[in-house]
Amino acid sequence: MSNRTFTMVKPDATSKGYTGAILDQIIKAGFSIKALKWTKLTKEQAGLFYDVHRERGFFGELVEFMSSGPIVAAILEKENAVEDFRTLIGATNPANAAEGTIRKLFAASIGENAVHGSDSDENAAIEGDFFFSKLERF
Ligand code: 3AN
Repeated sequence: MSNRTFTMVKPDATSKGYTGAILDQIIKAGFSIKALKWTKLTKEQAGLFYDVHRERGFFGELVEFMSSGPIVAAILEKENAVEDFRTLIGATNPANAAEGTIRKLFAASIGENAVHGSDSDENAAIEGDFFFSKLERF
């Protein structure tokens, strides 16, 4: 089992000024930051990141949204990181997210759901490599 996961604070949350509050929740939950970046995806980059969803009906909307404003990308470390982080952020649809989860607190809809969290150790490594070089991880 890997002890790392990858996250993004999405454009809805950065534009509403929630970045600091979300990072605070993540750190208070016991995750340590191994890499961190404020950046903005092009449509092409957003499409590549979400390539597995290319055939889904919401793909175009997802790419538009994820390239619509700045994001914060981060690699996080904690024991059992992938599973624990998904518990911390809550269900994809904030309407179904448990009380106290980041999506319950900060997300508005299934499309604009404040944060991304990797769904497997393998994807955490792929997604971290998408954003960060070896020189950017500590
Ligand atoms: P999660 O981010 O919880 O792993 P996925 O992998 O099923 O969820 O979906 C990836 C992203 O696609 C979600 N974070 C969300 O932004 C978007 N998405 C998923 N389902 C929908 C939907 N029905 N309509 C619009 N966007 C969606």
